[in-house]
Amino acid sequence: MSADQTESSSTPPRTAEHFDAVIIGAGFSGMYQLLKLRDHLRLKVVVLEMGDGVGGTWHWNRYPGARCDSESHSYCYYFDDALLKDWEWTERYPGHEEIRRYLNHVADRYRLRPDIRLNTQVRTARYDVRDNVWVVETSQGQRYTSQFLITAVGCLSAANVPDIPGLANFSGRWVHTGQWPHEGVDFRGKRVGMIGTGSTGIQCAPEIAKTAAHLTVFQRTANYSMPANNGPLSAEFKQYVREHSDEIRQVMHSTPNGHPFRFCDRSAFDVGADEREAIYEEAWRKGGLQFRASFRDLLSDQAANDTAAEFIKAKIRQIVHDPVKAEILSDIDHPFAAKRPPIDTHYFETFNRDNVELVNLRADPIEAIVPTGIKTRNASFEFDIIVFATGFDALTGPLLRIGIEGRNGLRLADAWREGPRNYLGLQVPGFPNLFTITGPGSPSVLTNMPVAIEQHVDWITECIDYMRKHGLSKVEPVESAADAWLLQVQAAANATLLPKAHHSWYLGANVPGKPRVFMPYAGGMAQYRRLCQQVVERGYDGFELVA
Ligand code: NA7
Repeated sequence: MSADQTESSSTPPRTAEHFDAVIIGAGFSGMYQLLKLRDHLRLKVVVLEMGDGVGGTWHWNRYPGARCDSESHSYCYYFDDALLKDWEWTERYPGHEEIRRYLNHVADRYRLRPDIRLNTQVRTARYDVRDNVWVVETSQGQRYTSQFLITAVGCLSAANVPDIPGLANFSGRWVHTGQWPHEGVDFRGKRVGMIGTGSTGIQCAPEIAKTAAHLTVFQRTANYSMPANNGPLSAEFKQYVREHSDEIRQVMHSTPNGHPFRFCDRSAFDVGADEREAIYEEAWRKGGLQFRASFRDLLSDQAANDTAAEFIKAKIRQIVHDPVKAEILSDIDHPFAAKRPPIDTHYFETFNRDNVELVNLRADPIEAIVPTGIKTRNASFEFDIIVFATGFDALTGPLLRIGIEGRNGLRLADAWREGPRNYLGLQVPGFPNLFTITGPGSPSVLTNMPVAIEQHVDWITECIDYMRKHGLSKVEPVESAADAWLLQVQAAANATLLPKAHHSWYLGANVPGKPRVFMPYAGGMAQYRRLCQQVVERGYDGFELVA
């Protein structure tokens, strides 16, 4: 039946193309979901992508220094051994160009492009209860209907440009790192102000400083960071990866965060102070997120965490020559890794350059952007370019920016007024047949994303397959399951030190007015996978499936 029947009499009727499933987004998750539904279940599927290319997050994040903090051999699909064998990463941490090349390779290899519509931004998605279809409308005026609607919109894709008074009057140029111009930005000879010192600012600053006449970094919250120790991969390592993909997959599936390394099963206090220092020193030398895995209790025990925090703060003071800058950079107010820990290439060293200045916004906050630059309470700064490395309206932002409306006109924005409420991060009560890949309430950003994505896509595919084999047309979680899951998500977070970073985007604290709720599931990827599997084994416990 046509979705046109849902229109009010004042809306001119438009024909809609009908699909079994509409997928929103052509990044890692949308492309894999397309492949599974189209080639494995033989469904009629379309992917709607607002960008002019595939790649999702990596289509937009092209700022200088943009690089993934998962190691390249783990930041890829593991569903097909043939794909694993015919792609070779060049560096330990993949840069944005290489990741885009990889995702374009995947799009070509599996002939995905014919079913991806680029430059197509979903504006609204409304559930029509009578026909059991989703009615999707795009900003370009197209209309689609489908039984299933699957969001593959990413967790960090809605750029957060802070509402600082005066931005519209700035006479120079401003850019947000998450919406970087494809043609690049030429910093040569320019006076640049950069706001934000999360993973992005920490990657970006050293690169900007290399060519800019002057770079001023505005820091609101000091951050831990450790060396990435990035570099070309050796021939031996590439061969190891080729020959051990099963083993690597198995490790990624058994660890809490989906990375290809295990956490050491020792407490920070199982060893003496000297040995602990030596362990941290070695982890610092190796670089990367493995530092977190040095001891099992770094994220659960404050005293253990303090040992790592003190080590890193001492490193910052050692690296940064100017004691005033060193103090500002090492004055960190949250536990180590309670915010997503960045890894860097010469970030702290950058502050030893003559052309780099640091402003401590805790002591001297920004008051306004003026035509010539930025005015803080105590000073004025002149800039040609302002870079906003101010992050994202994470997890819920990309979903709420689409006008999603479920049964009886229930808007997702209203259902989530107090924070995201769903079951397993996969489905929301009142929104039948809507699946949210790596939605809030799932491990998502606390893990190596492709691992979380593959698990969600496989689960969704299995669920749809089950429905079709059993003549079921609708799936939706029951209210009590969503209530219980919300409590489980909060309990998992509270068992860690993560909520102690009061200003983190995990809690929505970086966006004014956003409800303060810890959003990702912190119980670990392996545990989450088990829970999802149990739900299936118990006949989709917590979901209502109807014919
Ligand atoms: P983050 O981690 O959210 O960092 C954003 C930074 O911008 C952070 O230092 C913020 O300070 C700062 N910020 C945000 N708004 C303002 C205003 N209004 N004034 C001053 N400073 C501000 O985003 P990233 O892009 O760096 O990283 C996101 C993830 O992408 C990362 O974790 C990786 O997973 C990849 P704050 O800490 O809020 O005081």
